[in-house]
Amino acid sequence: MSGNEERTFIAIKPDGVQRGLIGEIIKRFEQKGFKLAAMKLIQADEDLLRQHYCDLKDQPFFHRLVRFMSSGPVVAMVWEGFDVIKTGRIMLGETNPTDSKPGTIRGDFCIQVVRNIIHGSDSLESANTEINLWFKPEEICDYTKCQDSWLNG
Ligand code: DAT
Ligand code: MG
Repeated sequence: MSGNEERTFIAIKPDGVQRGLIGEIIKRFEQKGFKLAAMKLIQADEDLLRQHYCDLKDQPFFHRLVRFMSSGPVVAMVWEGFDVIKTGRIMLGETNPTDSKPGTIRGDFCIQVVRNIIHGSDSLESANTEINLWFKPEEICDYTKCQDSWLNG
């Protein structure tokens, strides 16, 4: 990665997979100009999800959330680029789709917080933790794309 680039963890949740939105979501990150660094379709077990959502372990919806996230495959991805953590969150929209503006992923494709189709890291710290939780270092690709120099001045 070059100096001002960062990586974020993005996951299409089981509802996004079941509803056939994988391509649409990947398209948005790709056409924005971000670079896909890792991707896998994975049926996550509850242990992994409890770690992933450990900050929420005292929330009343925690067990339901973990059950839902393990109910089918998710698409786990690492996306890379300038300010990708913050921009990725903006592209997702708000946690509650009701508050998400049209044009965002949650604003365009879902209606309820418990089925909000996508996860995105919310800080540099959580991005690093989540990437390490879901991917082995050798699963993450470091490569140059021909468009890189046209995106970064
Ligand atoms: P985000 O996914 O936007 O980072 P979060 O980390 O606060 O939001 O919560 C993780 C997920 O938990 C969220 O995507 C959906 C679910 N969730 C959050 N708040 C909820 C609530 N009040 N009731 C039910 N599920 C909720
Ligand atoms: Mg979160």
